[in-house]
Amino acid sequence: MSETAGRTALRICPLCEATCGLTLTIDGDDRVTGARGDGDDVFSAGFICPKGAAFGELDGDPDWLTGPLVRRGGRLEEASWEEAFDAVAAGLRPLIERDGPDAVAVVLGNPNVHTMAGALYPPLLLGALRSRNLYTASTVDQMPKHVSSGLLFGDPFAIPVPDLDRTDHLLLIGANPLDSNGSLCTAPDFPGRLKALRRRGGTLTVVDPRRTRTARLADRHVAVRPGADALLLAALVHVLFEEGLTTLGALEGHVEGVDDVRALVAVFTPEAVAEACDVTAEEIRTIARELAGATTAAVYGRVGSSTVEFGTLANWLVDVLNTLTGNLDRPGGAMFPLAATARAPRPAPGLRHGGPQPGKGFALGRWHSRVSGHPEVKGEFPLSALAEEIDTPGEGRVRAVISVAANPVLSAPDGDRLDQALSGLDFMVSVDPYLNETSRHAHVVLPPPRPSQAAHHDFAFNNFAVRNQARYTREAVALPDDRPDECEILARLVLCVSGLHGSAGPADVDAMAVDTLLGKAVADPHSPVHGRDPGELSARLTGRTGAERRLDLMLRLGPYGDGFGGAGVPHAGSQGRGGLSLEKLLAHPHGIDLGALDSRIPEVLRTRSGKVELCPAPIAADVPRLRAALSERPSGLLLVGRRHLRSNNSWMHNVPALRGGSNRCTLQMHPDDAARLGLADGSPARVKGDGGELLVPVEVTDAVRAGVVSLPHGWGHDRPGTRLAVASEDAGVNVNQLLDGTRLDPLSGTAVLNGFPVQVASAG
Ligand SMILES: Nc1nc2c(c(=O)[nH]1)N[C@H]1C(S)=C(S)[C@@H](COP(=O)(O)OP(=O)(O)OC[C@H]3O[C@@H](n4cnc5c(=O)[nH]c(N)nc54)[C@H](O)[C@@H]3O)O[C@H]1N2
Ligand SMILES: Nc1nc2c(c(=O)[nH]1)N[C@H]1C(S)=C(S)[C@@H](COP(=O)(O)OP(=O)(O)OC[C@H]3O[C@@H](n4cnc5c(=O)[nH]c(N)nc54)[C@H](O)[C@@H]3O)O[C@H]1N2
Ligand code: SF4
Ligand SMILES: [Mo]
Repeated sequence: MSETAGRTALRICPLCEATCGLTLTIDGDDRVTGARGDGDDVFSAGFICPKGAAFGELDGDPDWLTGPLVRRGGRLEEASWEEAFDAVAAGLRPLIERDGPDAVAVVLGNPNVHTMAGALYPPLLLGALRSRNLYTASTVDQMPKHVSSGLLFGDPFAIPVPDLDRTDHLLLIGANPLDSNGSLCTAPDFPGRLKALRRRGGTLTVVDPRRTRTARLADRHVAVRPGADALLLAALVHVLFEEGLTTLGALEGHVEGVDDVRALVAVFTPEAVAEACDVTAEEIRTIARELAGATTAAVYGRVGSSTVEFGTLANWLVDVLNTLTGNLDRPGGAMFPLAATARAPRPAPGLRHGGPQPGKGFALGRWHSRVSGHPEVKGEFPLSALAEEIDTPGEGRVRAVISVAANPVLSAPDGDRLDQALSGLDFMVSVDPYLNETSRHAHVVLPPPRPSQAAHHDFAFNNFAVRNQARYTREAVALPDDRPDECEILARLVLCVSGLHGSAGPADVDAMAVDTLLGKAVADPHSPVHGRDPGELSARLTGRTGAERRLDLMLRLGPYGDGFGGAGVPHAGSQGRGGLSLEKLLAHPHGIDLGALDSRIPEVLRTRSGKVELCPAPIAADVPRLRAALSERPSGLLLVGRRHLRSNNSWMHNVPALRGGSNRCTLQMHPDDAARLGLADGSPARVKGDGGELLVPVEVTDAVRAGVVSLPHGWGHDRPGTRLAVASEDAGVNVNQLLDGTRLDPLSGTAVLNGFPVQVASAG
């Protein structure tokens, strides 16, 4: 890091869910020369990881596209922004008019939750387009959690997070925060917080078929058989009932369906599940007793409990355990954060946290996909089904794709089929900084500016943060006048699909969003601006850009907002920390701490009953499938994934500083399995799954349990027509080619990416 650089600037790191505050050093040419943790950040307090430290190198990646590309005569060529948007409008509008909106699929990838643009504009894009063909990274990730929360709490975004800093016991299932830095649990310095838990006498249990860096920190590591967590968790619930260890604590009177759950788990005795889980009945009982006996405890599951055959059941059981041990919604347990831009709780006399707001509940399967009849979930179809919706002829076929920050050719099952399907589209636009495995098929590529040139607020992750806080960083490096930021790019896409390209500008899109939100607020008797003039309020918004004005509006109407100076009383749940606005955030560049998490039941519930509905009918209907699994035993090897600290899904293999060392695409295998198959460390293996086969070097290690092999995702950078000079040098293989896209968790449509059978043989 060069300290001779001209200046420093703050930037919230967008490279994982931990949202650390960074201090960037920037030289006279506006080049980011270094990054260190911002010691004054109210949340991250100086923490940084190797990815954050490589921010400058990523920011300066010569392959990061500097301007739009438009396909002419089969080739992607540099074009002006006007030409690019003209081409998008010409590619999409006639198609929508001819075939209807369903002919256009929208694909939203993971980085949308890491940008302001991704939070603010896709809802407008989807509202303008009204296509049923929506596909996102959720169905290769956390959709089971949304379904479980939707059914339990009536709101798919009401996701309890472990109260990491106060809990006495953490049961962590299928998560490896020492490498991932945490997910659906935003906690800068997750490793430090786990160590602090141990230091204050708390205990950590990790359930993972691999002995991960997180597992090495634990008091107890349970090397479960992949895919068997739902059985294990059902048995833990069984033991709680059997031994009279259940308590609802403060939630007494707010939960229904407890007896139904008791009946559902009756067959899942520790003895019945032990062999399928490969965990002894005795250990299962001990885990249940430790959980129930802890002063406070939190159960937390992530990717390894989600992208599996029984993903929704496992995610549901996680919160059943939290509820039945009295730990849901209490300090030290699993709690609901309250972000500064969230909907403000409705004040209620006598209730500190706001009153109940019974809602419509959560519906699944309101419509179905054309080819395989997959039920929609949260308005989405499984990402696994995108290829068939494109390549299967017939009415309603997808003929165009709008892809924003998505690389499904590598992230979704059967990339070869999707690759082929995308190449046959009538039109495709990719909003992506790289010409990669997916964007190479686009007719127009619209690259966002470099990360240092983007302003940042975590609209998404503050909803999952272990401490309520708000931070905003403006762009660290100014954007040239002729260069749209990602907000403007997406606003212009909204205009293109609406048929307004050329007749309206991006500012009109923001103005419309502001008017809609203000219109609702002034009509709402519970809002601090009820009955006021929307025009007057909108004139009082501050901010240099449409996105800033929208942030200002959400903050001011939010739970800690200034309410436009309305009643002057802080909202319910704000703990007296009122007065937030964009101006106030800008005056606190290291953020504003809004306090530890507070209890939010019943205010957070949107179920029809206004209670936690612990035994929802769709879940109960899926339990027979789990019961059948009691007698199933896998014959060959099961494959699981892994993440490396210096990686990020499919797109960070192009940064030299983050490559090499242990960040390699190898097939990890237990020594016993390697010996049985005659494979030595470094020797090539042929791996075969339902969807295809791969050649990959073996890495022999007892960090994976016997019977399990592990291969990371996001590799396979060897397709022609990409511009990834570094990544393509050591391309690796695409693990998702082992899948054909048919293995799904049926309730959520989530792909089974962990715990699927493979055959491995020597290729020597
Ligand atoms: N086998 C297996 N497969 C998996 C997983 C697994 O564990 N195992 N994990 C799954 C999970 S959890 C996820 S979230 C998905 C992720 O898969 P995707 O949703 O495809 O996301 P990424 O691979 O992170 O990046 C997608 C694209 O975003 C682009 N990008 C980066 N930054 C920006 C930006 O600021 N703006 C825009 N517009 N684009 C940007 C990148 O260049 C890349 O092309 O993969 C899933 N696939
Ligand atoms: N460095 C880095 N950080 C990242 C990412 C990255 O690619 N690299 N990706 C980001 C994204 S998009 C996400 S969603 C998060 C994910 O965050 P995490 O969920 O913490 O990350 P994973 O490494 O996928 O952890 C899943 C763990 O589940 C285990 N596992 C696999 N199958 C099973 C099973 O059947 N049962 C159990 N109990 N465990 C199982 C795996 O061995 C693995 O250790 O990480 C984010 N952060
Ligand atoms: S932990 Fe995540 S947010 Fe923090 S510096 Fe590393 S990549 Fe960035
Ligand atoms: Mo993810």
